Amino acid sequence: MAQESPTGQARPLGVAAIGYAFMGKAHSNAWRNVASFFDVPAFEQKVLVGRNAGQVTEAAAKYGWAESATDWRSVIARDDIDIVDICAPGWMHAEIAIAALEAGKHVLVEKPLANSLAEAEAMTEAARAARARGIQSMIGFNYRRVPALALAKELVAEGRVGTVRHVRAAYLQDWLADDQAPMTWRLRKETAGSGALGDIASHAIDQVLYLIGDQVTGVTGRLHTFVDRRPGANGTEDVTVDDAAWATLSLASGAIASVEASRVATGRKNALKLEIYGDKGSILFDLENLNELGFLDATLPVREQGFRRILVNEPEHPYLEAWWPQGHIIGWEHTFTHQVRDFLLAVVAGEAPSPSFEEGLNVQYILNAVEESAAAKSALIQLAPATDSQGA
Ligand code: SOE
Repeated sequence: MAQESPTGQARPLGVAAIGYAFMGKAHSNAWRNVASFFDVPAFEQKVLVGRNAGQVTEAAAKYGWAESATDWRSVIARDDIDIVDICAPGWMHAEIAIAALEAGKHVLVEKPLANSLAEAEAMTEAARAARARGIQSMIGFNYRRVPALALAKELVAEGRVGTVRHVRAAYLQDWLADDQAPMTWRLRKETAGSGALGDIASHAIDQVLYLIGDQVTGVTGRLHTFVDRRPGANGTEDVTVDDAAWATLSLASGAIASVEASRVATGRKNALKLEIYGDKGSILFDLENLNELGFLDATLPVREQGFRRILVNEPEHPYLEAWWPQGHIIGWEHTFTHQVRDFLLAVVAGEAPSPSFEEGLNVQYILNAVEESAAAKSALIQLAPATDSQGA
């Protein structure tokens, strides 16, 4: 479907992406291939924005963007840009998203919504005001678009696990297990906001809320930095964010979720593990095997029970009709394609896409509560070290 241009002529939606590093590459790949697989409104990959002119020019050519630019402000002022996809680090989200929404552009922004609660609240306010003018916004919790997790949500909503009692959510990586791994913007509070907490626990928390459709009513948290100094460009630098985070979440339904996130879990590369336990069944998922879902139906006779492995790769599974024949599995990058597809469809339908900035803000409140609880150490009962059996 084409967009009315300012001159009244129907034209494809103009898209700009800001950021060309890891997330910029993942989103660009999605913009590049979405129309080859899904029926989406006509759009054009107009411009890729980044600070380094040479690198962004090269990236734009490689990733299928018509042009590159170094000044995001001049890009959001353009009449031929309708959608702004923000893939820049968290410290830039609020300023760009608010300016783009105010300029009348639909906005897709990477997670977490922002680095602070105040910024996330301001972004949500801007999104509400823009929505009233028909301008849409969405946060990129891309794992909602893993077909197996979309199926898990359907099963929970259909009552196949019954009343959910507890959920275990763990997001484990090991790229900081080596204590000589260098400093990056992700390890400084002023640029990243927090560490494993905002970067990956945010995904785990969003999944808990998405899968069981519940509200968090209480939070306990703990944060820890195992390696607090790392080599930087000008010598050793302080790491000012957490390497790992733990939380328990009380949910309005009475369920309890445990959340764990680590960047020092040696051997775990990108393991988002989710387990849902209800009174009629259970669900298991691991991102390192993202085409599979484990499901146990506890309504079957006990002698027939056991986790079955569902290969979530049939045309009747969410998103999969558009891809390959059964058994021709998909990967991590497809989640971004599904995200762009859903975003585009919502934009042309004039409907608010999900997850909204409100949903991103909700996660942000929980992240903030984890930090507060961790700082207060309120749930930490200190025990004196035990003496050993020799009485030493
Ligand atoms: C880095 O830890 C990271 O790329 C996150 O920022 C992403 O959101 C996650 O999908 C994979 O890990």
